[in-house]
Amino acid sequence: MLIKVINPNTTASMTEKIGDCARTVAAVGTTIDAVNPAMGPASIESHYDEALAVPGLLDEIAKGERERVDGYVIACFGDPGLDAARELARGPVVAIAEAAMRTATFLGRSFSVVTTLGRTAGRAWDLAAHYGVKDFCRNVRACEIPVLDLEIPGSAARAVITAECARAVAEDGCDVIVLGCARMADLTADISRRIGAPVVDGVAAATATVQALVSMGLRTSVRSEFARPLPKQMVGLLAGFTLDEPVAVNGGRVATAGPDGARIGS
Ligand code: 2AL
Repeated sequence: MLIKVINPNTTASMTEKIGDCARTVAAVGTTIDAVNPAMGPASIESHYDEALAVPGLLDEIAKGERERVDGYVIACFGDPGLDAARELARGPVVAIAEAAMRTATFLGRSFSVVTTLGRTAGRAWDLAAHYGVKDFCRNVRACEIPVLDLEIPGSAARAVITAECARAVAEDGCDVIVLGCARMADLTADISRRIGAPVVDGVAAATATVQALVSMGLRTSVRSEFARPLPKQMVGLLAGFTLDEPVAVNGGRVATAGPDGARIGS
């Protein structure tokens, strides 16, 4: 089984760490291909960053379709481009906020999210509502640490995040912690041991979920909303994203040539 884990920001060192975390839950016979797009923001911590990360992400999905990828993980806690990716991919696509929040609901009555900047908290609340788990979410707490600070060796980030998780348990009374950034994935075991509560990292949760869905032979329904987008021309900088009529292979969900013969991601 081939699972493509896409870090939608363009920071390669972060992609490497995300791949390592995904591999901790990969079964024998599962290959993890961890990638980041060639274009887009270095980190995603605003709506602007998120919007501009989506074309690069979709480009990686289209390349994955040509590489016969079985399923995808979107490894950013804003879940950018998730619905569009589901329209393009043959196999299941799971993003980390959705996976982490749903996983947390299996482990207790409530969770709090501990994330990077306060400005991303609104998005986390919106996603909790969108996924139907807002009643489980006690709080979204920010550490006011920019994403790329998590890349700095020896920074205080680890201690700040751990302290915020401890406060979440004490003050929110939550049963479970959800970490609100893909780059926090390697902190889970250590924080869990220190605070005495389960800590869910979305990269592991999403990878394990995709692996389970693929092994059950399940994929995104194409009967209505997530059917392949209607073919239409794209112009300007997005001309390479023009979709053509799908070629009917395995249910007809393939990335196809545009009118000029260009392919998304080529
Ligand atoms: C993230 C994340 O997971 N990756 C990224 O670039 N930004 N999330 C966040 N809350 O800042």
